[in-house]
Amino acid sequence: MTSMSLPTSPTLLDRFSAMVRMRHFEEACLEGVPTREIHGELHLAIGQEAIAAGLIGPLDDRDALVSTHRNHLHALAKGVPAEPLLAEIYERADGLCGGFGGHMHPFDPARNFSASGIVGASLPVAAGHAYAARLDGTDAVAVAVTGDAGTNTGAFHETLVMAGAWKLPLVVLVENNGYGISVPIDRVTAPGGIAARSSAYGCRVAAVDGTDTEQVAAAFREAVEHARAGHGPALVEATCARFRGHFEGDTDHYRRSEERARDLADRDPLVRCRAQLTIEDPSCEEALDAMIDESKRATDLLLQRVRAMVHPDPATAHRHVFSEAS
Ligand SMILES: Cc1ncc(C[n+]2csc(CCOP(=O)(O)OP(=O)(O)O)c2C)c(N)n1
Repeated sequence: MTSMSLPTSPTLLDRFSAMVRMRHFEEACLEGVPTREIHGELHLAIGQEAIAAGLIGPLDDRDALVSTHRNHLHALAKGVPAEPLLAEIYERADGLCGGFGGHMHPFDPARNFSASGIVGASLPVAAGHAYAARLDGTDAVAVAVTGDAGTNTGAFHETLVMAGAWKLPLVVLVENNGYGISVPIDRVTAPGGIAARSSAYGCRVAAVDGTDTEQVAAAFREAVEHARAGHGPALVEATCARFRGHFEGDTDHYRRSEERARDLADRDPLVRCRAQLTIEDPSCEEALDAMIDESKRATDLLLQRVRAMVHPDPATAHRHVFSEAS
């Protein structure tokens, strides 16, 4: 996959193209699991591409985005180049963080992108970026991504208390895929909805179908404009389906097979977006197939290049752990 082109006003075709490349990117990650090139719990967002593609447009490099353990697609949507990102996931020396961060901890200071494997931690970190923008007198915003289970952490609520009181330029994006590992969110949360409950903190809120990238994009753009204009925090809750287990290796026995089959049949964001495009222009099928083939070819070549890269030298394993005398 070549790096994501990030237009400021993407068309639906641009977003479809981004989703296709995101799916191929994560399929390339999948290949490294059985071969043991990728260690640890690999969390993929296959099925959730419409949300990440909906982020493309209103952000630039000054704006911070802080993601989660399921972070690859947010990195691509923030403009992190695909090659060093995949190399990092494959633990190679030319990866984004020299192979030290791996799939859960990619950092790109140039694009103001970071991630945390600590559930809920994206919010206070993003609030720090938002506060820094306030102190610096810029109109940058900070985006925190969290899953639905992350909204039940203290960090989520404490951050929204302060962000609301201080009217911080903070946007919270909740990817509600219905599960925290194996636990359905509605078994551990009172009815009413994540978005509705967040409005109590003085947040502008929106709840959208996260399998429809245009809905996500419209809500996200409005949230960013609200925060950038100095009106305080905004939250977008996007519901979606996680097509794979919580991590690669998860037996996923807690979901009924009918539920998974229904999600795959009805809630695939790529299928939904393609259907929208072909309704608008029935003659575009061939061009879409060609674009998909090209993305697959480019991703295969990217994976070949990454696999040819060397691993970090084991002698450097302690680097970045202890401070080094200069
Ligand atoms: C503070 C903390 N508690 C527990 C965990 C273990 N953990 C990793 S992912 C996860 C579930 C996260 O669910 P959600 O926020 O809905 O995100 P999703 O995995 O669905 O994208 C948990 C509990 C953790 N990483 N951090």
